[in-house]
Amino acid sequence: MGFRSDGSLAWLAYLPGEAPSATTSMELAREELRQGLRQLRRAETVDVIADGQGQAYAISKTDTGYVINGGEPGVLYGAYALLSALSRGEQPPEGLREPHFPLRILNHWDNMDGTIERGYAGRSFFFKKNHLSFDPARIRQYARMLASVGINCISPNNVNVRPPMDGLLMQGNVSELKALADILRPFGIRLLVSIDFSMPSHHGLNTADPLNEEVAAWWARTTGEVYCAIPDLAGYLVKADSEYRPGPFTYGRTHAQGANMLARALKPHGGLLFWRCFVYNHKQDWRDTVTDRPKAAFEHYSPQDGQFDDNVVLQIKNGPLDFQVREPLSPLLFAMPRTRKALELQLAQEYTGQQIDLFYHGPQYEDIIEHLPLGNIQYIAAVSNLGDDSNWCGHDLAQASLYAYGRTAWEGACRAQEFAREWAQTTLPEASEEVTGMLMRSGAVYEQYAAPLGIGFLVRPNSHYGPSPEGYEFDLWGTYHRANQHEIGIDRSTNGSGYTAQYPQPLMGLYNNPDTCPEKLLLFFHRLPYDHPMADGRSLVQRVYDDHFEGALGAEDLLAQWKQLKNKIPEGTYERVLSRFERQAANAREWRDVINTYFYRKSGIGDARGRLIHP
Ligand code: GCV
Repeated sequence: MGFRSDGSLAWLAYLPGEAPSATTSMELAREELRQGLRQLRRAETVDVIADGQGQAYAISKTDTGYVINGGEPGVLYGAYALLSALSRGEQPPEGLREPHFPLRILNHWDNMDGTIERGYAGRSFFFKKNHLSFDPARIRQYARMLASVGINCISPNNVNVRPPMDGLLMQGNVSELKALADILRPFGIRLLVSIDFSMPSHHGLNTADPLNEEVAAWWARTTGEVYCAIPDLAGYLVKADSEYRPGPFTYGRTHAQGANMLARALKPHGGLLFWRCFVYNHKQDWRDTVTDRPKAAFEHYSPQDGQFDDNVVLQIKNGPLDFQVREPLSPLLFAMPRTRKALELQLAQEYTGQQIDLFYHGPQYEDIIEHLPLGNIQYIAAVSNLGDDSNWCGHDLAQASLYAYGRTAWEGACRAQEFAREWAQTTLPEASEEVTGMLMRSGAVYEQYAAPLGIGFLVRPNSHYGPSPEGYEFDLWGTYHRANQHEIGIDRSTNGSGYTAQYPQPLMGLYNNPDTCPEKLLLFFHRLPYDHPMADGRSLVQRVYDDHFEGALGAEDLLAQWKQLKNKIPEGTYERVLSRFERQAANAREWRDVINTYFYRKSGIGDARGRLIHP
């Protein structure tokens, strides 16, 4: 196989470095198979038979090899599944395989100047100098990587649409968007575009009021022009009335009114409108102890169930706060049975170590999907962790999370260990067992030092890397823990903010009572004294100390284990990852000392085991 120590082949070492250029998925599937089988030195014949449209495929055995039946782009998924299995020394999957979610979306947060919001892997490979500007060969490599795990839709531009990005749908840029869509199409990938709700008021009109007929006509015309160039555009993605983004509130309209107006412009073309539900008061006064940010989305949207058109999809973050290390599922994911919904995950490691610290998202996704009312969710999206670094993700091992996301979105289930192993076997085959183990414990290690018992936002303001336990305490964003010398946390039970009442039973009952609340979420849901007894008899503060000492040791262990793999990992990969583990170990020590000292100073309670806590 053709390993490259710059990480650019990711998990596709069974393919040559250049992704083929083709006009159909069928052509592409045949070419990838031809090259892949040759590189794997396999003598089998693989026939590809196109029978219809669609994403499904079936692989069956023949006397001389295999046959793949499927549609466009199903056969391509079949080709990658077959090659991947052969490269791991396994039998290709047999029988009909179809994706659980019809759209498996990757949302990029790339800005037009080439920076990436919350990007930890270099600059954008879509935008440069305020233009859509890309290297077609790099885009094909990217598209192949995504298609190989079944991702079939991408939004290239940030949901925070700021000028000049608000002109992305305008003539001039549309021809560039079309060029991008044309490259992605044979890989089965469709474009989605993030739009600015106020666009008409920057381009010819003096309002963007959704009930104004000229505004609706403006959107219908603009959308029609875009569909002329890109007939398979998946639709639009909108962040409205959130964190300074414009939206229907400016005009005294509801989100259903705003979303439906856009959805009607898309409807004749078969497009979908993805409307994000990340709406809360981002100017909360910390003295206000009544407003509770996690309640916001449910309070706002659930009364509007039944009011959204059928091509509107409400896109909901997995948790009610904002991609913290540990959150309960958003109660909105259980609600609004008459509205289409998408689950939004974050791959970009904004709060989970920024692709410096190792945090494999597989176990988190497994936990989320296992508890998700799947019948109530129709689509899935994740915020990308990719950039123009040669290894795509900055941290080579962060590729495993992208891999797991694609597999999860296809299967509608996450088997974190299996996906980690598949990734490691194809990417770092000589160390696959050890690397799988490291990936699988990485999240628990990070959580131990960075998110004690479910408290979020202990991070440094703005950058969100490293500890700052009061960084957000007196700020505007509604992310408080309100620690004093007696207790810490927010009471979100029915005796407190009442947030728990947004859940159906039995979850509501489970979360409402500190005795039944999962310990990992204890301080998310409850305000408790430092000497609160945990299930195993330790006090709450002792548990926090123990977790931080253990977490810092866990980070040291990851570093030590990596060093032992030196001879099993390509040199470039080894060195890149080594320097990240060194930074992680230092970061974990900082978290340990800052958080332990913080709890010690607040509570006045020492460590029962006499370890060093700086006074
Ligand atoms: C794109 C968090 C991030 C922001 C991001 C926002 C969102 O607040 O810090 O960078 O903005 O989520 O999801 O819209």
